[in-house]
Amino acid sequence: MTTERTLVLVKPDGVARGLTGQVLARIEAKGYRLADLRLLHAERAVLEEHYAEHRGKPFFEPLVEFMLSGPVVAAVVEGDRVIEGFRSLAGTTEPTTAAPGTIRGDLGRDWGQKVQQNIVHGSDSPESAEREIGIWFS
Ligand code: RTP
Ligand code: MG
Repeated sequence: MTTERTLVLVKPDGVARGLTGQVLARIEAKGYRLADLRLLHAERAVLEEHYAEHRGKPFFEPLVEFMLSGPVVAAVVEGDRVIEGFRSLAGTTEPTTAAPGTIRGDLGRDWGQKVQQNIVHGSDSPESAEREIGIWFS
């Protein structure tokens, strides 16, 4: 067993489309556990810290603006190899080409400048997970 924690966000498009329940149901159905859960309107400072690795990239500001456009759901999800497992469940970044069976592949169809509308975020490493959980659940 490699029990880990990851930070999952249901992004504003997912919340606005009423997909929160489906996302959480897929997480639980796979066998992961919700350890903490919040619905909130993110602050700019939180988002700039969360996406710090992307600062300076052309999509940074539009991404932050998009994340400010409506409420998000933040969850701490726990389980055996959950970091990789959730990213596999989420699918690749672009919903149009994400594999069917994944959250992004089944529930999204955006690409190009709208790729920010990809329903969920999941931490990409144990270090990112602990950093991001600290930002969203301090
Ligand atoms: P995430 O961090 O959200 O779980 O997704 P990811 O690892 O698949 O994608 P990442 O490269 O970390 O990018 C973070 C988010 O930024 C948006 N993005 N826009 N316009 C663009 O070229 C572009 N590239 C990335 C996406 O919303 C992505 O989820
Ligand atoms: Mg990422």
